[in-house]
This record gives sequence, C-alpha cells and structure tokens, in this order.
Amino acid sequence: MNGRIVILTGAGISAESGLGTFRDVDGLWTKYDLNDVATPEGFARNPNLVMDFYNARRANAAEAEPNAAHEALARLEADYTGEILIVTQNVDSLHEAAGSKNVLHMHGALNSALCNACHHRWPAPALMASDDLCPRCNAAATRPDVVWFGEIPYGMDVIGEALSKADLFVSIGTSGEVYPAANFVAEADRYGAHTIELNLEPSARASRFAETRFGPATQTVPEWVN
Ligand code: BV8
Repeated sequence: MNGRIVILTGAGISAESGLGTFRDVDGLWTKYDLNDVATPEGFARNPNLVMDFYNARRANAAEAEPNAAHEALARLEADYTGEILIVTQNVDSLHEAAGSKNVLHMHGALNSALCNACHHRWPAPALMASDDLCPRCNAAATRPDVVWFGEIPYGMDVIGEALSKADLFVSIGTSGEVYPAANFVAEADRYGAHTIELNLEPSARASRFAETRFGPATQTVPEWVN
C-alpha cells in the first residue's frame, strides 16, 4: 500500500468498544430527538438536557478502550508516517488512545469545552454545566465543543485539500447519512482516488465505493491493514 490515504471513521468503529452508534437499532437517535440534543436551537431551548446528554456520553467514553480496529489504524500510521489522515465524525478519543496522531475531529470532541461568547476552548471537565465560567473571558456561556446540525464542521479546508491529493479513501463504520462527510467518497473519486467502504452493512453511499467489505470493524480493518 502506498501514497496518501484519507480514512473517514464514524460511530461504527467505536461500537465494539461499547460506545453507542446513532442510527442502529438501539442507537442514540432512537432514545433522543437529535433536534433536542444536537442542534444550537435545542441547546438554547434546554441547555441542561444537552449538557446531561454529553456528560453521559463523556462518562461512557471515559470508560471505553480502543479496539482492534483503532489499533490497526494506529499501526498503519506508524508504518506510513505522514501519509495517513484520519477524519473522524466521532467525538470520542479512541483513535488517539490507540496511538493515532494525525486525527481531525470534524464534529468536535467530548473532551473539549467551548465558550459561546469568546470562542475560547479548554479541556472539558467530566461534568460540564452551561453556566460554567469561561477561563478566559469569565462569561457563563459554556457549551460542548461539538458540531451540531446546521453548524459548519471543523477542518473542511484541510479535508478538502487532503481529498484532492488522496490515492486512497477508506470509510469505516459510518452510515453515510450525514453531510458533508457522506460526500467525501464522491470528492475522492472525482480526484481519482481508489475508494473502499469497510462497514457492518452497506451504508447509504455504498454504491459510490469502488470496493466494499462488510463485517465488524475489528475484523475488516485489521484484515485490510495487514
Ligand atoms: C453542515 C454531533 C453546512 C456530535 C452530529 C438535506 C440533505 C443533505 C444534507 C442536509 C439536509 N438537511 C440538512 C443537511 C445538513 C446536515 C445533514 O447532513 N443532515 C442529515 C441528517 C440529512 N448536516 C449538517 O448540518 C452538518 N453541517 O452541513 O453545515 C456546511 C457544510 C460544509 C461547509 C459549509 C457549510 C453538521 C453535521 C454534524 C452533526 N453533528 N453529531 C455528536 O453528538 O456526536 S451528527 C452525528 O451523525 C454524529 O456526529 C455522527 O458522527 C454522525 C454520523 O453518524 P455515523 O457516525 O455514521 O453513525 P451511525 O449510527 O449513523 O452509523 C453507524 C454505522 O456503523 C452504520 O452504518 C452501522 O452499520 C455501522 N456499524 C455498527 N456497528 C459496526 C459498524 N461498522 C463496523 N463495525 C461495527 N461493529
């Protein structure tokens, strides 16, 4: 394997670490209305509900361990230093815990807090409250540092640049239901990259991939990496 590789990951890569996905049978969006907990409007309506939602996920994530799929990607990066970019939609830190270094959290991260007033970021406490004071401007305007629906994902310029130079685009554990991430395969393909989907089952974008392999990530990812 050679050349530049862009790897997109979603909740499915962390499923076998015990973290919930969103759209599977018992997924998060079957328990919560995403409009209440993953939009700025929902946060404005009921900040405590949103803080409870993210505090619970942060507690879950703190107990989770990286699995064989995260570890295989960390090995790949060690073998191809400088050639791998992981773009994750996940807000957990399991890629970093497995040893991956070049990780871009396009939907933000549970371990980061953001000030709605001055946009300062700081490491999130285990339990975050919306009236926590910003360490920089002292405003009581704290929010989770995650990208909600209707907000612009982080790093879109870096991602666009990486897709334009990619020789290989691999999508792991995502339903392909959320944009702009769901469009990365078409962008990579347009630039001539080979495209592979590794997922438990065909995603909404499966037909757009040159190659698809189905099964649990702890099997398909190490098989692909080795
Ligand atoms: C934006 C917050 C403008 C963090 C999340 C109409 C058409 C098209 C688009 C839109 C539209 N109306 C609105 C939009 C835009 C909207 C959107 O896409 N809506 C969808 C619902 C239609 N998108 C946005 O608003 C985005 N912003 O567009 O801004 C813009 C864009 C670019 C440039 C300038 C301006 C913002 C989207 C981010 C929203 N935030 N979450 C958090 O709480 O975590 S989204 C949420 O879904 C998560 O972030 C998650 O990462 C994301 C994707 O979910 P998946 O990771 O794919 O998880 P899912 O459960 O869906 O699937 C799991 C998969 O794993 C399944 O396929 C399953 O089979 C598989 N699996 C399960 N177990 C395993 C497995 N695979 C392998 N092994 C296993 N063991």
